[in-house]
Amino acid sequence: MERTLILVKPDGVRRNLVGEVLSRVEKKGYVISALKMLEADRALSVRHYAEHEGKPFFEPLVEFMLSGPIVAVIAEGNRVIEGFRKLAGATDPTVAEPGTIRGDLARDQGTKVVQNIVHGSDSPESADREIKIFFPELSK
Ligand code: D4T
Repeated sequence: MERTLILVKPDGVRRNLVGEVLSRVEKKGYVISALKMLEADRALSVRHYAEHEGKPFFEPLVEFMLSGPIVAVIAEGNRVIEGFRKLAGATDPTVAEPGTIRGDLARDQGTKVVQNIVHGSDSPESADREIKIFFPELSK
Protein backbone atom coordinates (compact mmCIF):
# COMPACT_ATOMS: atom_id res chain seq x y z
CA MET A 1 0.00 0.00 0.00
CA GLU A 2 1.38 3.43 -0.92
CA ARG A 3 2.19 5.79 1.95
CA THR A 4 2.77 9.53 2.12
CA LEU A 5 3.99 11.93 4.77
CA ILE A 6 1.64 14.81 5.50
CA LEU A 7 2.60 17.70 7.77
CA VAL A 8 0.18 20.21 9.20
CA LYS A 9 2.60 23.12 9.39
CA PRO A 10 2.73 25.67 12.26
CA ASP A 11 0.21 28.00 10.57
CA GLY A 12 -2.30 25.16 10.27
CA VAL A 13 -1.89 24.15 13.92
CA ARG A 14 -2.07 27.80 15.11
CA ARG A 15 -5.28 28.28 13.17
CA ASN A 16 -6.85 25.13 14.62
CA LEU A 17 -7.06 23.45 11.21
CA VAL A 18 -5.66 20.04 12.21
CA GLY A 19 -9.12 18.47 12.34
CA GLU A 20 -10.14 20.09 9.03
CA VAL A 21 -7.05 18.72 7.24
CA LEU A 22 -7.37 15.22 8.73
CA SER A 23 -11.07 15.20 7.97
CA ARG A 24 -10.45 15.95 4.28
CA VAL A 25 -7.86 13.17 4.11
CA GLU A 26 -10.21 10.68 5.75
CA LYS A 27 -13.29 11.73 3.78
CA LYS A 28 -11.33 11.20 0.56
CA GLY A 29 -10.91 7.61 1.78
CA TYR A 30 -7.26 7.49 2.78
CA VAL A 31 -6.31 5.78 6.02
CA ILE A 32 -4.32 7.59 8.69
CA SER A 33 -1.89 5.01 10.03
CA ALA A 34 0.35 7.18 12.24
CA LEU A 35 -0.01 10.61 13.80
CA LYS A 36 2.03 12.79 16.17
CA MET A 37 2.35 16.40 17.28
CA LEU A 38 5.90 17.64 17.70
CA GLU A 39 8.06 20.73 17.90
CA ALA A 40 10.58 20.41 15.09
CA ASP A 41 14.15 21.41 15.86
CA ARG A 42 16.46 23.08 13.36
CA ALA A 43 18.25 19.87 12.36
CA LEU A 44 14.94 18.13 11.59
CA SER A 45 13.63 21.05 9.49
CA VAL A 46 16.89 21.41 7.56
CA ARG A 47 16.90 17.68 6.86
CA HIS A 48 13.30 17.71 5.69
CA TYR A 49 13.82 20.69 3.34
CA ALA A 50 17.42 19.83 2.28
CA GLU A 51 16.50 20.12 -1.41
CA HIS A 52 15.83 23.85 -0.91
CA GLU A 53 19.14 24.68 0.81
CA GLY A 54 20.66 27.80 -0.74
CA LYS A 55 17.34 29.17 -2.06
CA PRO A 56 16.26 32.64 -0.86
CA PHE A 57 13.27 31.27 1.03
CA PHE A 58 15.24 28.50 2.77
CA GLU A 59 16.08 30.32 6.04
CA PRO A 60 12.59 31.84 6.39
CA LEU A 61 11.17 28.38 5.67
CA VAL A 62 13.25 26.72 8.40
CA GLU A 63 12.40 29.54 10.87
CA PHE A 64 8.71 29.18 10.02
CA MET A 65 8.81 25.43 10.66
CA LEU A 66 10.26 26.18 14.12
CA SER A 67 7.60 28.77 14.94
CA GLY A 68 5.20 26.35 16.63
CA PRO A 69 4.08 22.75 16.88
CA ILE A 70 3.44 20.69 13.77
CA VAL A 71 1.44 17.53 13.22
CA ALA A 72 3.05 14.70 11.26
CA VAL A 73 0.82 12.08 9.66
CA ILE A 74 1.30 8.96 7.60
CA ALA A 75 -1.62 8.39 5.25
CA GLU A 76 -2.09 5.25 3.18
CA GLY A 77 -3.99 4.27 0.06
CA ASN A 78 -3.57 3.61 -3.64
CA ARG A 79 -2.00 6.70 -5.26
CA VAL A 80 -2.18 8.62 -1.97
CA ILE A 81 0.92 10.68 -2.85
CA GLU A 82 -0.69 12.15 -5.96
CA GLY A 83 -4.11 12.24 -4.32
CA PHE A 84 -3.02 14.23 -1.29
CA ARG A 85 -1.15 16.74 -3.45
CA LYS A 86 -4.40 17.28 -5.36
CA LEU A 87 -6.26 17.75 -2.08
CA ALA A 88 -3.58 20.24 -0.91
CA GLY A 89 -3.61 22.33 -4.09
CA ALA A 90 -0.86 24.52 -5.55
CA THR A 91 2.05 25.69 -3.39
CA ASP A 92 0.99 29.34 -3.76
CA PRO A 93 -2.32 29.65 -1.89
CA THR A 94 -3.42 32.68 -3.92
CA VAL A 95 -3.65 30.55 -7.06
CA ALA A 96 -4.51 27.21 -5.42
CA GLU A 97 -7.91 26.11 -6.71
CA PRO A 98 -10.93 26.64 -4.49
CA GLY A 99 -11.91 23.22 -3.14
CA THR A 100 -8.33 22.44 -2.15
CA ILE A 101 -6.92 22.81 1.37
CA ARG A 102 -4.66 25.71 0.37
CA GLY A 103 -7.22 27.25 -1.99
CA ASP A 104 -9.95 27.25 0.64
CA LEU A 105 -7.99 27.95 3.81
CA ALA A 106 -4.82 29.94 3.03
CA ARG A 107 -3.83 33.21 1.40
CA ASP A 108 -0.73 35.31 0.81
CA GLN A 109 0.30 36.82 4.13
CA GLY A 110 3.05 38.96 2.65
CA THR A 111 5.70 36.92 4.48
CA LYS A 112 9.10 35.85 3.12
CA VAL A 113 7.96 32.26 3.05
CA VAL A 114 4.67 30.95 1.76
CA GLN A 115 2.48 29.78 4.63
CA ASN A 116 0.37 27.09 3.05
CA ILE A 117 -0.90 24.92 5.94
CA VAL A 118 0.26 21.50 4.74
CA HIS A 119 3.13 19.55 3.26
CA GLY A 120 2.74 16.33 1.30
CA SER A 121 5.47 14.08 -0.11
CA ASP A 122 5.95 14.44 -3.87
CA SER A 123 7.19 10.94 -4.80
CA PRO A 124 7.57 7.46 -3.30
CA GLU A 125 11.28 8.19 -2.70
CA SER A 126 10.44 11.44 -0.87
CA ALA A 127 7.75 9.67 1.15
CA ASP A 128 10.22 6.98 2.32
CA ARG A 129 12.85 9.59 3.18
CA GLU A 130 10.42 11.87 5.01
CA ILE A 131 8.67 9.09 6.92
CA LYS A 132 12.10 8.03 8.24
CA ILE A 133 12.75 11.64 9.37
CA PHE A 134 9.47 12.08 11.22
CA PHE A 135 8.79 8.49 12.32
CA PRO A 136 12.27 6.96 12.88
CA GLU A 137 10.76 4.54 15.40
CA LEU A 138 8.80 2.81 12.60
CA SER A 139 11.91 1.72 10.72
CA LYS A 140 13.62 0.10 13.72
P1 D4T B 1 5.78 21.45 0.71
O1 D4T B 1 7.12 20.84 0.36
O2 D4T B 1 5.82 22.25 1.95
O3 D4T B 1 4.68 20.46 0.61
O4 D4T B 1 5.40 22.43 -0.43
P2 D4T B 1 5.39 22.16 -1.95
O5 D4T B 1 5.90 20.79 -2.30
O6 D4T B 1 4.06 22.55 -2.46
O7 D4T B 1 6.44 23.21 -2.35
P3 D4T B 1 8.03 23.18 -2.35
O8 D4T B 1 8.59 21.90 -1.85
O9 D4T B 1 8.46 23.69 -3.68
O10 D4T B 1 8.36 24.34 -1.28
C1 D4T B 1 8.57 24.06 0.08
C2 D4T B 1 8.00 25.20 0.91
O11 D4T B 1 8.69 26.42 0.65
C3 D4T B 1 7.78 27.47 0.48
N1 D4T B 1 8.14 28.22 -0.74
C4 D4T B 1 8.33 27.54 -1.89
C5 D4T B 1 8.29 29.59 -0.68
O12 D4T B 1 8.11 30.22 0.38
N2 D4T B 1 8.64 30.26 -1.82
C6 D4T B 1 8.83 29.62 -3.00
O13 D4T B 1 9.15 30.28 -4.02
C7 D4T B 1 8.67 28.19 -3.04
C8 D4T B 1 8.89 27.43 -4.32
C9 D4T B 1 6.47 26.81 0.41
C10 D4T B 1 6.61 25.51 0.60
